[in-house]
Amino acid sequence: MSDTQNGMTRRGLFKGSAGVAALASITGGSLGLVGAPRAAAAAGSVEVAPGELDSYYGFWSSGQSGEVRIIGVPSMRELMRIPVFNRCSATGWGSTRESLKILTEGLMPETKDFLAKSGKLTYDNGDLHHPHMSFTDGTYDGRYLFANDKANTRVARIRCDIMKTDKIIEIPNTSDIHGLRPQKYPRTGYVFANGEHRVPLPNDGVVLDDPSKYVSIFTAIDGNTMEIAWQVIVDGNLDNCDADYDGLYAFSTCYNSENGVTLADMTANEQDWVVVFDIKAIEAGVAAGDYKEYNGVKVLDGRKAGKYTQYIPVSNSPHGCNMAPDKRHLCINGKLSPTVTVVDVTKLPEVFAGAEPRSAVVAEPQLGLGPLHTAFDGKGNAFTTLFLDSQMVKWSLEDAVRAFNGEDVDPIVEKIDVHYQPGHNHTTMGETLEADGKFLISLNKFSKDRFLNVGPLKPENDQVIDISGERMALVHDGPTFAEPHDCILVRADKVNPASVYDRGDPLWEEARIQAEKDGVDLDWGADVIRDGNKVRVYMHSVAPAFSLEQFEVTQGDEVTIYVTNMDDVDDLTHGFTLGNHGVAMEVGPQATASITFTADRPGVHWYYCQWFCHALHMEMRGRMLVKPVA
Ligand code: CUK
Ligand code: CUA
Repeated sequence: MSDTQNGMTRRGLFKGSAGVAALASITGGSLGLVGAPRAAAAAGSVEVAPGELDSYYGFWSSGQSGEVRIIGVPSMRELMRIPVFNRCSATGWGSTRESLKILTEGLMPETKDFLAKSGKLTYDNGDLHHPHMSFTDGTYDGRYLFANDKANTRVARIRCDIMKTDKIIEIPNTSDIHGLRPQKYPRTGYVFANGEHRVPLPNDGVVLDDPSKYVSIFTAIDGNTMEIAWQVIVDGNLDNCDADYDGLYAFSTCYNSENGVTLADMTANEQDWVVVFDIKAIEAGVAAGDYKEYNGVKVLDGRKAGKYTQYIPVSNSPHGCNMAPDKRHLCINGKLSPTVTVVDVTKLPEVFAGAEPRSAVVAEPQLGLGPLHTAFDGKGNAFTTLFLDSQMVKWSLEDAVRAFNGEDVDPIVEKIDVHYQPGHNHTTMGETLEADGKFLISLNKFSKDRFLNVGPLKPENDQVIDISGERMALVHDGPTFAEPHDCILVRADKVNPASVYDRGDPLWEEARIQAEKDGVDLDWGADVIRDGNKVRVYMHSVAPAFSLEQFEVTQGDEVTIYVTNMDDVDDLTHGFTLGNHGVAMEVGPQATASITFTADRPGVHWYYCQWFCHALHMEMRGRMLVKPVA
């Protein structure tokens, strides 16, 4: 195969242990690394030459960093960061009026009051674990990404046309949203979100130590309106969730079936559950009024198995919950047990009709120590991370079912070492009906010795594994900052972002309304409007100048600056930074951004464009003159 020789550079073959792994896979008889040297999408080659494009968008969570990152796969080049629950010095996320509206409007009134006591408008942090794209007919549709905030019980939506967050809502009646998945069929539709930690309902400080008053809540959000459709109370702590491919069920892993509040209580039982939610029955229950309202949300009671929920026992403390693209097999990862429990979702109607819940279990292979999450190649194979063994195990769903039925087959195809302690994994298009079995990412919690030592805090290590051949081949180490839990790998043609904003974008609707009230042209204005002690400054930018070279305000004025970027060229972003005021924002091509502050420092203050935009970028600036109060 001359392809092989051409397709693999010496560097790719012999550099480090990735090369050794690749070599091993080839001498093992696999041609997993075959790839044409110039084809961007060549399976098996992680090298994307200068000027060439990746074949997948990777949308990465960042855990406690609170953002979403876009990473090109297979090259693992970081392409962009999308601020969500965090603050961003570059874009002004968390200080512009547009971002503050998104960060505050979905908070509950009591949360706003609570934050105001610390002088805050919103939370400064988030813990974003699970980014997932909206679906149509069982595959990604490129409209939105949804993500959870475990730290402050929120769910966010990102618009994929501009790759910016456009909605953030707080989920009432529950605590710490963890698992999150969109409905796959017919369309998203619902976004399912697990409240992980049990709290009293209502949580008013009256109940502290009576576990029977603590509840876990499963929430369905309408992904189009970002309003809560309904909630269901369940038994145990909810962890991860997923949905089927027929629009009938959602699933959540549940630990702490003991309903305990201490570690000893929580791990006392041998078995926990996967909870199955019957979506149609719940919708019928809502229509029939079978709910109580808490904080304006319709809450149904699913604590006892019945028409809304069924509880399928699995071994103690399960974690990952992954629906296979064969539309049939749901994999529940054992975590404390070395097994993955496979539920056949076509048997669930019988369970709801009264069959024994475990009758839906069709396989339970022993895979190794610490199975956390499972991904799929669309060819009948599953890949499970083994946290304690630091391995990735490839196994056959069909053989696992045969072994469960007593046949003498070993479902395990292969195990390889990963570095180290993997949590989530994800395959290209693997949570859709278009799973293509090209690459697998192992999101490892520890990198230890894999990179240059950067001090006590080490990066995570997200490794790329080529799964297109018979054998897995580890082909790349990718360091990431704290701390990706999960990612999705979306075929590049599914995502089509704009390069320039539409002037009609709803993002700056308030600026548009204000400009109209002020009789100012938001597009081409160069105006200073005084309104009592409020001053509104409108300027636009066309490289390399702001339309206002200077403006005057009086000490103590509340100043709002609106900047519109009237350049309409690809990649021509300007910025606005006001010296010694903590004021900075991104202004994308054809976008308007605005920010409010109090001008309380008499003197001359320069503002400048901080995005290198033009040969005269350094000259793109102006002065704010603050006159002292007489
Ligand atoms: S969780 Cu982190 S490894 Cu939040 Cu999806 Cu499993
Ligand atoms: Cu505009 Cu730099």
